[in-house]
Amino acid sequence: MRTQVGIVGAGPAGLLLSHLLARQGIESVVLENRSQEYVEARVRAGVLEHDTVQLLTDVGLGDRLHREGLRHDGIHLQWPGTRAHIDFPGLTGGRSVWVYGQTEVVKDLIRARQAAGQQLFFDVSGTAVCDIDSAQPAIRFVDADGSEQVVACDVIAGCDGFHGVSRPRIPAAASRTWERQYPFAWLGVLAQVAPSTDELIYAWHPRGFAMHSMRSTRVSRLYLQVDPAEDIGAWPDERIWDELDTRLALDGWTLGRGPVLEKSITPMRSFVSAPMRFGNLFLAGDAAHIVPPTGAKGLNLAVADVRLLAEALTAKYRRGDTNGLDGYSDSALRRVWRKTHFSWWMTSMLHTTSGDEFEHQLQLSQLKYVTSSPAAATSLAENYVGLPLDATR
Ligand code: RFL
Ligand code: PHB
Repeated sequence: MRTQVGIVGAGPAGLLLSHLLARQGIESVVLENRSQEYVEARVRAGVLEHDTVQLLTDVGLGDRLHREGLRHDGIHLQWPGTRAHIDFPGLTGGRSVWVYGQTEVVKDLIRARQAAGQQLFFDVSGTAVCDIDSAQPAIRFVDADGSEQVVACDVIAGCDGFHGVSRPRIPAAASRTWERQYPFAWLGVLAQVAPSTDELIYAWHPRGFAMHSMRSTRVSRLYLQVDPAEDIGAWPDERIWDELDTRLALDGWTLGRGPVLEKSITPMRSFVSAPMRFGNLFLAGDAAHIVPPTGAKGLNLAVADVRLLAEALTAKYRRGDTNGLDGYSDSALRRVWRKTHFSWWMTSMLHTTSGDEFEHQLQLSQLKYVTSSPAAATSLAENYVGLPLDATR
């Protein structure tokens, strides 16, 4: 097989990249080691930034998003006794976010790619990224029928997430990584119950952070800060609801309960690997960086990366201009570090360490400040709704 861009990974980054490239007449092949059903059902992100929605709409992926997604004009920040609202459009000149599950974004992308006849291989194994420092890199893999295949390409996009095979191909001497493991994790539940709130609630509590998010008018998504070593088996549904009741409590407000559809525990880390390019291998999305979920940034960063990469590849194929590819890593990393800071900051403000009363007072002071000072609220709001995609360049 031969193609222009070989893409490893059919998450949001890989699928959107192939879609953006196809619109510019650039061919790609996408390889995914999981099944289509698995990829479409993997519950993850829920919040799309203003410019992510704009981009998806501009490239023909906005129909269902606008029909079924929920526009949110703010978030609630809470601590015991107080629930305060941050008004996004008012603070950012009219920008908002949308609640639309990553599962739905991925389904829309897969439908669009399959309708366009995209070479999209699920259930592959043994993916190997080869000859990345040559002008003719290749990807070897075994397809779902057990046949060995080779895709010869001009460029490889490593969109294979944090545990993928692409990033490890960059020689250690040519790259640098930064990492922070947080001493807590999120226990997330998806529940068949109408949300008890109009907008997301991020709650500080001395027992730990809690959040009320949603997927639709009938499905709620809730999270609890827990110890990373916590066993999900120790959390029957009743205990989860009771703990959510305690941490989200507010006079006159009740949390509706419903059947739990899914629950899991996710550790939290910040991670950046630079540069995001080596030879003809370009990394995008979680393959290059991870943020803790508190700022709702991971999926949006993946979208920002592939938008830059698609533009740079278009310039190369249209005009032989490789400046965009040469500048890709530096441009992408400027946004990555901004979002890494924002996600760390939100995480630090909202997660508690038991017994550290000094930290608790600092966090409460910060929460009162960001919800009362227009300057501080604006800073949070503009980071949350996302910097304009053009700002990276
Ligand atoms: P993905 O989605 O991990 O996709 C990578 C794909 O590559 C495949 N793969 C391989 N394929 C072939 N060969 C191999 N050797 C391969 N190795 C791996 C994988 O199977 C997979 O399909 O990365 P991508 O595309 O960069 O997308 C990133 C996002 O998925 C991620 O950043 C977000 O989900 C993070 N995130 C959130 N982001 C937001 O913007 N807003 C949110 O509200 C938000 N909430 C969250 C989150 C992540 C969470 N978890 C579970 C990590 C909430 C949670 C709980
Ligand atoms: C989610 O709905 O899954 C979600 C929302 C906001 C976050 C993280 C996750 O910050």
